Amino acid sequence: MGNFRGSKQIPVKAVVDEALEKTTTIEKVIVLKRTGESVDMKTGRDIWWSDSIAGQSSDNEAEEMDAEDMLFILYTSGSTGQPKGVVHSIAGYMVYTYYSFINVFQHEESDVYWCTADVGWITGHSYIVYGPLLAGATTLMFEGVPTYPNPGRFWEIIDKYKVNQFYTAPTAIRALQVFGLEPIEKYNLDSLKVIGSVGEPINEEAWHWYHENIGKGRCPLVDTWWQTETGGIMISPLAGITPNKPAHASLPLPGVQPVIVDAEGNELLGNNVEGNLCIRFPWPSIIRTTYGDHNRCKETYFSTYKGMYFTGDGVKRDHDGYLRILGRVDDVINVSGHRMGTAEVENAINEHPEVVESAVVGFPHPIKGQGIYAYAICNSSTKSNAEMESEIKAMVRKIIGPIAKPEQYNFSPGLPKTRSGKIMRRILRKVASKDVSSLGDTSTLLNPEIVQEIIKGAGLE
Ligand code: 7RM
Repeated sequence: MGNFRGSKQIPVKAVVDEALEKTTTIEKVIVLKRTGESVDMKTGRDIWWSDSIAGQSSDNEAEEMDAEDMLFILYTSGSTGQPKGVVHSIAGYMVYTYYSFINVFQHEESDVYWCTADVGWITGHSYIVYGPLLAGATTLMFEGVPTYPNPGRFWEIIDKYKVNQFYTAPTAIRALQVFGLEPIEKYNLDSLKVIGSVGEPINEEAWHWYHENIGKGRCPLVDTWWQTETGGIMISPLAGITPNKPAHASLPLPGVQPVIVDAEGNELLGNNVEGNLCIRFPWPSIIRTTYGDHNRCKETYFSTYKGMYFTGDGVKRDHDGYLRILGRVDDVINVSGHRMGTAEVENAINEHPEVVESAVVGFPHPIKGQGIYAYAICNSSTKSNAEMESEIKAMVRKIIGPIAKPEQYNFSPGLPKTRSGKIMRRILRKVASKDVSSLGDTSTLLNPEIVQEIIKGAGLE
């Protein structure tokens, strides 16, 4: 009926009710009592979980499925406005999450494993539920935030359940780093054997802090690179086997073939090269289709570079042959490990009747990795910037969710456009990162005078 997020209660049932008004195909909703607030139950449609399990037999024969039947759909953001429904299939996904789980984490029978992710995210699907359970592991689930009721929460849980493998995101590490060592020192972390990171590039400072203070310098740190579309971990050290190199996802899992290409699709061989990351051969848990639109799947992932899967990430292969993920090369922003398409956020902002046009870019954020910076061109003569800002926030929150709300706003009179009408995002990114010393060539702009206005709008004059 609802869930807890720190001290907050999220009214999930009300959100579901609203969403279901727009669909005709959902017949039943199972409701679990959790937060205790009263909810409206729709007769004939909504059933309490406790009623639905009462009187059920404990033996139920599993349904036999085809290996290629659909297992689940998970929606994810890309560089276009519409989120894509990533489809995974039964056998390949299960084989690969099991295989990657036991090898990356070096999980042994009777080990206790904990991934702090949300089960609704691909990380939760693959590495709280499927991978660990297929391996017969004891897997913990956590409902909450790292700092509630205090910043020792994670370390308390590790101590209490004697966690052996711990898997979290750089954004959580950075959020906890600011509280210093005191919240850690209260607890015994001796049970830990392996620590892991996922969701975004881990900066060197956070890597060292995590490795020294949580892993006590003795636990291998697995920096695991993968995507909703890959289903499972693709590039990562294997704990205790691959030598650790800070901030490097390191090497592909056995069977995975990463390829680095330049903008023209030429493969960059050898070490000390940087380019776009592709994968050459399919692997068991590769995305099967984008739900309802197979062509879109082909276009998005298999057309940019011929004969290869394109990840959307930039990568560097260093002098040792170790891979370091550099972040997205498309219009996707990664806020605390959540993927946000700029177009999706822009579409939500544009729903505001007084917004004429908008553009959204990422800026470096000390805890979230990236934050969202919004440029909005408005035609309101009566509303102040502060009013527009709070209305836009409410709009984005409603349409996409709280995580997509831009943090910074720039209400300048226009956007820098090329003669072909494309927004020059490079300039918007520089201004958003407060780096206006070298804006590069602006002479090809249709409206070069707007650059000064934007700098003024950012308060950087
Ligand atoms: C598992 C997950 C995928 C995007 C991906 C990257 C970024 C994820 C790492 C990483 C650097 C990592 N699925 N990303 N892991 N970047 N190092 N270890 O996050 O579909 O939500 O996001 O996340 O940009 O393309 S996801």
